[in-house]
Amino acid sequence: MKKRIGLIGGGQIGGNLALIAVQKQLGDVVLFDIPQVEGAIKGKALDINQLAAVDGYDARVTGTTDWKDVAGSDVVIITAGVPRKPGMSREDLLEVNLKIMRDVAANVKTHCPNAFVINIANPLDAMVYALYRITGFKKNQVVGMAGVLDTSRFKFFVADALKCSIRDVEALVLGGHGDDMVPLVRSATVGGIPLTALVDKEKLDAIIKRTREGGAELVALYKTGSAYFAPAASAMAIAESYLLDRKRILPCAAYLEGEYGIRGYFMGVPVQIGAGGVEKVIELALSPEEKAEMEKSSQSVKRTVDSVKI
Ligand code: A3D
Repeated sequence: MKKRIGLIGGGQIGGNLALIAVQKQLGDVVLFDIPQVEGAIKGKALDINQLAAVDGYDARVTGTTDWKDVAGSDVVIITAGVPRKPGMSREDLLEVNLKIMRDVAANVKTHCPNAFVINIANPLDAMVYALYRITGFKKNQVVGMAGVLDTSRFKFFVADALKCSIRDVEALVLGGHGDDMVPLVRSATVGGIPLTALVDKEKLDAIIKRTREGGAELVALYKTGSAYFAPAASAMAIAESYLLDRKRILPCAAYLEGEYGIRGYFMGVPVQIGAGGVEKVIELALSPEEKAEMEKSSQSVKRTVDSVKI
Protein backbone atom coordinates (compact mmCIF):
# COMPACT_ATOMS: atom_id res chain seq x y z
CA MET A 1 0.00 0.00 0.00
CA LYS A 2 1.16 3.52 -0.75
CA LYS A 3 2.52 5.53 2.14
CA ARG A 4 0.71 8.65 3.30
CA ILE A 5 2.67 11.81 4.03
CA GLY A 6 0.87 14.42 6.13
CA LEU A 7 2.19 17.97 5.79
CA ILE A 8 0.89 20.33 8.46
CA GLY A 9 1.28 23.85 7.11
CA GLY A 10 1.14 24.42 3.40
CA GLY A 11 3.17 27.61 3.12
CA GLN A 12 6.59 27.99 1.52
CA ILE A 13 8.22 24.92 3.04
CA GLY A 14 5.00 22.87 3.01
CA GLY A 15 4.49 23.43 -0.72
CA ASN A 16 8.07 22.41 -1.48
CA LEU A 17 7.80 19.35 0.76
CA ALA A 18 4.76 18.28 -1.28
CA LEU A 19 6.63 18.82 -4.54
CA ILE A 20 9.70 16.86 -3.42
CA ALA A 21 7.62 14.00 -2.00
CA VAL A 22 5.78 13.67 -5.31
CA GLN A 23 8.94 13.90 -7.39
CA LYS A 24 10.53 11.17 -5.26
CA GLN A 25 7.27 9.18 -5.36
CA LEU A 26 7.49 8.53 -1.65
CA GLY A 27 3.70 8.24 -1.27
CA ASP A 28 0.50 10.24 -1.44
CA VAL A 29 0.58 13.66 0.18
CA VAL A 30 -1.99 15.42 2.34
CA LEU A 31 -1.31 19.15 2.54
CA PHE A 32 -3.12 20.61 5.54
CA ASP A 33 -3.56 24.26 6.48
CA ILE A 34 -6.04 26.56 8.22
CA PRO A 35 -9.45 27.41 6.64
CA GLN A 36 -8.34 31.01 5.91
CA VAL A 37 -6.01 29.72 3.18
CA GLU A 38 -8.16 26.86 1.89
CA GLY A 39 -8.08 28.16 -1.70
CA ALA A 40 -4.30 28.44 -1.74
CA ILE A 41 -3.83 24.97 -0.29
CA LYS A 42 -6.23 23.36 -2.74
CA GLY A 43 -4.56 25.30 -5.55
CA LYS A 44 -1.09 24.05 -4.60
CA ALA A 45 -2.35 20.46 -4.48
CA LEU A 46 -4.01 20.76 -7.89
CA ASP A 47 -0.97 22.47 -9.40
CA ILE A 48 1.39 19.71 -8.19
CA ASN A 49 -1.02 16.99 -9.37
CA GLN A 50 -0.90 18.53 -12.82
CA LEU A 51 2.91 18.61 -12.67
CA ALA A 52 2.81 14.91 -11.75
CA ALA A 53 0.91 14.30 -14.96
CA VAL A 54 3.71 15.92 -16.99
CA ASP A 55 6.39 13.64 -15.68
CA GLY A 56 4.23 10.64 -14.79
CA TYR A 57 4.68 10.61 -11.02
CA ASP A 58 2.39 8.10 -9.35
CA ALA A 59 1.60 10.17 -6.31
CA ARG A 60 -1.40 12.32 -5.46
CA VAL A 61 -1.63 15.50 -3.39
CA THR A 62 -4.78 16.45 -1.47
CA GLY A 63 -5.16 19.99 -0.16
CA THR A 64 -7.34 20.10 2.94
CA THR A 65 -8.34 21.99 6.06
CA ASP A 66 -9.86 18.89 7.67
CA TRP A 67 -7.72 16.89 10.08
CA LYS A 68 -9.70 13.76 9.18
CA ASP A 69 -7.90 13.73 5.82
CA VAL A 70 -4.54 13.66 7.61
CA ALA A 71 -5.56 10.65 9.70
CA GLY A 72 -3.48 7.55 9.21
CA SER A 73 -0.40 9.35 7.88
CA ASP A 74 2.78 7.29 8.13
CA VAL A 75 4.88 10.40 8.49
CA VAL A 76 3.83 13.89 9.54
CA ILE A 77 5.97 16.97 8.88
CA ILE A 78 5.09 20.17 10.73
CA THR A 79 5.80 23.61 9.31
CA ALA A 80 2.71 25.28 10.79
CA GLY A 81 3.96 28.52 12.22
CA VAL A 82 5.32 31.92 11.40
CA PRO A 83 8.77 32.41 9.82
CA ARG A 84 11.27 35.11 10.78
CA LYS A 85 11.38 38.57 9.22
CA PRO A 86 14.59 40.64 9.00
CA GLY A 87 15.90 41.62 12.42
CA MET A 88 14.07 38.82 14.26
CA SER A 89 15.67 35.97 16.15
CA ARG A 90 14.14 32.48 16.07
CA GLU A 91 13.26 32.95 19.75
CA ASP A 92 11.08 35.93 18.82
CA LEU A 93 8.71 33.37 17.24
CA LEU A 94 8.29 31.38 20.45
CA GLU A 95 5.00 32.74 21.70
CA VAL A 96 3.11 32.79 18.42
CA ASN A 97 4.41 29.44 17.21
CA LEU A 98 3.88 27.70 20.55
CA LYS A 99 0.19 28.61 20.37
CA ILE A 100 0.03 27.01 16.92
CA MET A 101 2.02 23.98 18.09
CA ARG A 102 -0.40 23.35 20.98
CA ASP A 103 -3.24 23.03 18.47
CA VAL A 104 -1.25 21.04 15.91
CA ALA A 105 0.32 18.60 18.38
CA ALA A 106 -3.07 17.83 19.97
CA ASN A 107 -4.48 17.03 16.54
CA VAL A 108 -1.48 14.92 15.55
CA LYS A 109 -1.95 12.93 18.75
CA THR A 110 -5.62 12.34 17.97
CA HIS A 111 -5.44 11.67 14.25
CA CYS A 112 -1.97 10.21 13.65
CA PRO A 113 -1.04 8.31 16.82
CA ASN A 114 1.35 5.99 15.01
CA ALA A 115 3.09 8.48 12.74
CA PHE A 116 6.76 9.39 12.75
CA VAL A 117 6.70 13.15 13.27
CA ILE A 118 9.27 15.64 12.02
CA ASN A 119 9.09 19.23 13.23
CA ILE A 120 10.48 22.19 11.30
CA ALA A 121 8.72 25.11 13.04
CA ASN A 122 10.99 27.54 14.93
CA PRO A 123 12.42 28.00 17.45
CA LEU A 124 13.19 24.42 16.47
CA ASP A 125 14.50 22.85 19.67
CA ALA A 126 11.67 24.31 21.78
CA MET A 127 8.91 23.48 19.28
CA VAL A 128 9.97 19.85 18.96
CA TYR A 129 10.10 19.62 22.76
CA ALA A 130 6.55 21.00 22.98
CA LEU A 131 5.43 18.55 20.29
CA TYR A 132 6.96 15.65 22.21
CA ARG A 133 5.40 16.68 25.51
CA ILE A 134 1.91 17.44 24.14
CA THR A 135 1.62 14.27 22.05
CA GLY A 136 3.21 12.05 24.69
CA PHE A 137 4.70 10.08 21.78
CA LYS A 138 7.70 7.82 22.24
CA LYS A 139 11.07 9.54 21.90
CA ASN A 140 11.94 7.56 18.76
CA GLN A 141 8.76 8.85 17.10
CA VAL A 142 9.55 12.59 17.28
CA VAL A 143 12.44 14.47 15.72
CA GLY A 144 13.40 18.01 14.78
CA MET A 145 14.92 18.99 11.44
CA ALA A 146 17.76 21.48 11.66
CA GLY A 147 21.11 19.69 11.56
CA VAL A 148 20.60 18.37 8.03
CA LEU A 149 19.99 21.92 6.83
CA ASP A 150 22.81 23.47 8.86
CA THR A 151 25.14 20.73 7.59
CA SER A 152 24.06 21.30 3.99
CA ARG A 153 24.89 24.99 4.38
CA PHE A 154 28.30 24.12 5.82
CA LYS A 155 28.96 21.69 2.96
CA PHE A 156 27.91 24.21 0.34
CA PHE A 157 30.17 26.95 1.73
CA VAL A 158 33.11 24.51 1.78
CA ALA A 159 32.48 23.36 -1.81
CA ASP A 160 32.09 26.97 -2.89
CA ALA A 161 35.33 28.06 -1.20
CA LEU A 162 37.31 25.16 -2.65
CA LYS A 163 35.56 25.19 -6.03
CA CYS A 164 35.11 21.44 -5.68
CA SER A 165 32.22 19.02 -6.08
CA ILE A 166 29.76 19.15 -3.21
CA ARG A 167 29.55 15.36 -3.46
CA ASP A 168 33.00 15.05 -1.96
CA VAL A 169 32.31 17.19 1.09
CA GLU A 170 31.49 15.31 4.29
CA ALA A 171 30.65 17.32 7.36
CA LEU A 172 28.45 17.49 10.42
CA VAL A 173 26.83 20.30 12.37
CA LEU A 174 25.64 19.50 15.89
CA GLY A 175 23.93 21.42 18.69
CA GLY A 176 20.89 23.62 18.84
CA HIS A 177 19.45 25.41 15.81
CA GLY A 178 20.80 28.81 16.80
CA ASP A 179 23.79 31.05 16.28
CA ASP A 180 25.90 28.86 18.57
CA MET A 181 25.36 25.63 16.64
CA VAL A 182 28.50 23.46 16.46
CA PRO A 183 30.03 22.82 13.01
CA LEU A 184 32.52 19.97 13.58
CA VAL A 185 35.63 21.11 11.75
CA ARG A 186 37.88 18.33 12.99
CA SER A 187 35.90 15.56 11.30
CA ALA A 188 35.03 17.42 8.07
CA THR A 189 36.63 15.98 4.94
CA VAL A 190 36.77 16.66 1.22
CA GLY A 191 37.37 13.56 -0.87
CA GLY A 192 38.73 11.83 2.23
CA ILE A 193 41.20 14.67 2.96
CA PRO A 194 40.78 16.58 6.24
CA LEU A 195 39.21 19.98 5.57
CA THR A 196 41.82 21.61 7.81
CA ALA A 197 44.53 20.51 5.35
CA LEU A 198 42.78 22.29 2.48
CA VAL A 199 41.54 25.57 3.94
CA ASP A 200 43.45 28.11 6.04
CA LYS A 201 42.12 29.24 9.39
CA GLU A 202 40.84 32.59 8.17
CA LYS A 203 38.76 30.99 5.42
CA LEU A 204 37.55 28.30 7.78
CA ASP A 205 36.41 30.85 10.36
CA ALA A 206 34.50 32.69 7.64
CA ILE A 207 32.79 29.44 6.57
CA ILE A 208 31.79 28.67 10.15
CA LYS A 209 30.43 32.16 10.71
CA ARG A 210 28.42 32.04 7.49
CA THR A 211 27.06 28.59 8.42
CA ARG A 212 25.95 29.81 11.84
CA GLU A 213 24.29 32.84 10.31
CA GLY A 214 23.00 30.94 7.27
CA GLY A 215 19.34 31.32 8.22
CA ALA A 216 19.64 35.06 8.88
CA GLU A 217 21.44 35.59 5.56
CA LEU A 218 18.41 34.23 3.72
CA VAL A 219 15.92 36.12 5.88
CA ALA A 220 17.76 39.35 4.99
CA LEU A 221 17.64 38.48 1.28
CA TYR A 222 14.02 37.29 1.15
CA LYS A 223 12.74 40.05 3.47
CA THR A 224 9.25 38.47 3.78
CA GLY A 225 10.19 35.11 5.33
CA SER A 226 12.93 32.53 5.68
CA ALA A 227 14.58 29.79 3.59
CA TYR A 228 12.32 27.11 2.15
CA PHE A 229 13.90 25.03 -0.65
CA ALA A 230 16.79 23.60 1.38
CA PRO A 231 14.71 23.20 4.57
CA ALA A 232 12.12 21.19 2.61
CA ALA A 233 14.78 18.97 1.00
CA SER A 234 16.42 18.43 4.40
CA ALA A 235 13.20 17.31 6.10
CA MET A 236 12.32 15.08 3.17
CA ALA A 237 15.70 13.34 3.49
CA ILE A 238 14.71 12.38 7.04
CA ALA A 239 11.23 11.29 5.93
CA GLU A 240 12.68 9.25 3.08
CA SER A 241 15.10 7.44 5.37
CA TYR A 242 12.16 6.55 7.62
CA LEU A 243 9.75 5.52 4.86
CA LEU A 244 12.33 3.45 2.96
CA ASP A 245 14.14 2.20 6.08
CA ARG A 246 17.40 3.54 4.67
CA LYS A 247 19.02 3.76 8.11
CA ARG A 248 20.86 6.94 7.18
CA ILE A 249 22.90 8.71 9.80
CA LEU A 250 21.70 12.29 9.89
CA PRO A 251 22.10 15.14 12.36
CA CYS A 252 18.65 15.70 13.89
CA ALA A 253 17.23 17.21 17.06
CA ALA A 254 16.58 14.09 19.16
CA TYR A 255 15.36 13.67 22.72
CA LEU A 256 18.42 13.00 24.86
CA GLU A 257 18.55 11.05 28.09
CA GLY A 258 22.14 11.55 29.15
CA GLU A 259 23.86 11.37 25.75
CA TYR A 260 26.34 14.22 25.32
CA GLY A 261 25.71 15.03 28.99
CA ILE A 262 22.20 16.33 28.19
CA ARG A 263 19.04 14.98 29.77
CA GLY A 264 15.42 15.83 29.01
CA TYR A 265 16.00 18.15 26.04
CA PHE A 266 16.10 17.89 22.24
CA MET A 267 19.50 18.71 20.73
CA GLY A 268 21.10 18.25 17.33
CA VAL A 269 23.12 15.03 17.37
CA PRO A 270 23.87 12.29 14.81
CA VAL A 271 21.05 9.74 14.78
CA GLN A 272 20.14 6.74 12.69
CA ILE A 273 16.76 7.05 10.98
CA GLY A 274 14.99 3.90 9.80
CA ALA A 275 11.61 2.19 9.95
CA GLY A 276 11.81 2.43 13.74
CA GLY A 277 12.10 6.22 13.58
CA VAL A 278 15.07 7.47 15.60
CA GLU A 279 16.67 4.06 15.97
CA LYS A 280 19.91 5.15 17.54
CA VAL A 281 21.66 8.23 18.92
CA ILE A 282 25.33 8.11 17.99
CA GLU A 283 27.62 9.50 20.63
CA LEU A 284 30.93 10.89 19.40
CA ALA A 285 33.99 11.52 21.49
CA LEU A 286 34.28 15.30 21.31
CA SER A 287 37.43 17.34 21.82
CA PRO A 288 37.46 19.69 24.85
CA GLU A 289 36.74 22.66 22.55
CA GLU A 290 33.82 20.87 20.87
CA LYS A 291 32.48 19.84 24.28
CA ALA A 292 32.60 23.45 25.43
CA GLU A 293 30.76 24.55 22.27
CA MET A 294 28.08 21.85 22.76
CA GLU A 295 27.67 22.97 26.37
CA LYS A 296 27.23 26.60 25.29
CA SER A 297 24.71 25.59 22.61
CA SER A 298 22.79 23.40 25.07
CA GLN A 299 22.54 26.29 27.54
CA SER A 300 20.84 28.38 24.84
CA VAL A 301 18.45 25.54 24.03
CA LYS A 302 17.63 25.02 27.72
CA ARG A 303 16.92 28.72 28.23
CA THR A 304 14.33 28.71 25.44
CA VAL A 305 12.82 25.34 26.31
CA ASP A 306 12.54 26.19 30.01
CA SER A 307 10.43 29.20 29.08
CA VAL A 308 7.99 26.88 27.26
CA LYS A 309 6.71 25.39 30.54
CA ILE A 310 4.83 22.33 29.29
P1 A3D B 1 4.95 30.04 5.82
O1 A3D B 1 5.19 30.14 4.36
O2 A3D B 1 4.39 31.24 6.52
O3 A3D B 1 4.00 28.77 6.09
C1 A3D B 1 3.50 28.46 7.33
C2 A3D B 1 2.10 27.92 7.14
O4 A3D B 1 1.58 27.46 8.40
C3 A3D B 1 1.11 28.98 6.61
O5 A3D B 1 0.54 28.54 5.40
C4 A3D B 1 0.08 29.06 7.73
O6 A3D B 1 -1.25 29.32 7.26
C5 A3D B 1 0.19 27.68 8.36
N1 A3D B 1 -0.41 27.58 9.68
C6 A3D B 1 -0.51 28.52 10.66
N2 A3D B 1 -1.19 28.02 11.71
C7 A3D B 1 -1.54 26.76 11.41
C8 A3D B 1 -2.25 25.74 12.07
N3 A3D B 1 -2.75 25.93 13.30
N4 A3D B 1 -2.43 24.56 11.43
C9 A3D B 1 -1.92 24.36 10.21
N5 A3D B 1 -1.24 25.28 9.52
C10 A3D B 1 -1.05 26.47 10.10
O7 A3D B 1 6.31 29.66 6.60
P2 A3D B 1 7.49 28.71 6.07
O8 A3D B 1 6.91 27.50 5.42
O9 A3D B 1 8.50 29.51 5.33
O10 A3D B 1 8.16 28.32 7.48
C11 A3D B 1 7.46 27.51 8.40
C12 A3D B 1 8.22 27.38 9.72
O11 A3D B 1 9.47 26.74 9.50
C13 A3D B 1 8.57 28.71 10.41
O12 A3D B 1 8.36 28.61 11.81
C14 A3D B 1 10.06 28.89 10.13
O13 A3D B 1 10.70 29.68 11.11
C15 A3D B 1 10.50 27.47 10.17
N6 A3D B 1 11.80 27.20 9.50
C16 A3D B 1 12.64 26.32 10.12
C17 A3D B 1 13.85 26.02 9.57
C18 A3D B 1 14.77 25.07 10.26
O14 A3D B 1 15.84 24.81 9.78
C19 A3D B 1 14.37 24.47 11.53
C20 A3D B 1 14.23 26.59 8.34
C21 A3D B 1 13.35 27.47 7.73
C22 A3D B 1 12.12 27.77 8.31
